[in-house]
Amino acid sequence: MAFDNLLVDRQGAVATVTINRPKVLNALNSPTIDELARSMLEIQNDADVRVVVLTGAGDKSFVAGADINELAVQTPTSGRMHAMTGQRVFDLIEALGKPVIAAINGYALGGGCELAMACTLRVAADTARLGQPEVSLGLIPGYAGTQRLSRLVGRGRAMDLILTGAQIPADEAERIGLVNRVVPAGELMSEVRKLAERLALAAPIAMRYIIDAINRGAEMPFAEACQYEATLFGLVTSTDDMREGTSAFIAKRKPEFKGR
Ligand code: CO8
Repeated sequence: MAFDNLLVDRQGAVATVTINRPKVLNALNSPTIDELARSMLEIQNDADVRVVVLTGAGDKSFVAGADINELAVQTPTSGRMHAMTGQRVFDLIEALGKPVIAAINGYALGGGCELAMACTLRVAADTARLGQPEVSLGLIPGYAGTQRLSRLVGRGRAMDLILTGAQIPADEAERIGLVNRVVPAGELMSEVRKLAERLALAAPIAMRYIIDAINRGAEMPFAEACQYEATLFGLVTSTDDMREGTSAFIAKRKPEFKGR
């Protein structure tokens, strides 16, 4: 996979995708959004990749938002189209079927915060800053920030953050549930790697159903979501991995999951 704006690296079952526009703090322009879609589709179809890490190049920024040079010349038609295109790519990341860990190595602002929220898990460096500053540009979030932020941290906090455009430090983001963990900046990638390797040993189909049940279930009435969970539970009992996991427990050995 060769890209102009991304670096893609594979180590064992973990693929790392690095957004690589450090001169503009990894701002997302249209070609980068297209490349993100292509890289994620390839990773989705590669059964040997079990976990994805998404990060930004350099030590200052994860993604400092959509590229403001492109935003400045949007028209009503192109603005809507670009917002919808980005939303589809972020939906793809959210529903990739394998865990995507955002390694937030600095600014995650606007589209960068929205990208991190589309990931399955978020680990932030203690130097990271997160926020939705669109209002200060006379804009609103366009990559589903109004929706994902309120679902993650609650409507009141989302309203506050998006209306003020405040940038919050990593520890506050952890306190309100916007990120899962905060680690010292120098240890970010090694900690993310440890988490990724742990997840890479888990049963892939079970992980896929867990992500699906939590994300899709959140949009359903409770009883319907529980029915959905039960259906996926039934399905997962048909996997070789379920037989492997349960028999390994009984035999007091470590399971070896094959994703079948
Ligand atoms: N777009 C384009 N260029 C950027 C961006 C960006 N989002 N962010 C930073 N840059 C550029 C700067 O212009 C600067 O370029 P140059 O060196 O040529 O002057 C370079 O990156 C370094 O940035 P700074 O000098 O500003 O670095 P600082 O350390 O002083 O400040 C900040 C860092 C605080 C992150 C600051 O750069 C900043 O505020 N950036 C903008 C953050 C922002 O407002 N992001 C939200 C954008 S809106 C958005 O994301 C909407 C998403 C939905 C879109 C849907 C339709 C397409």
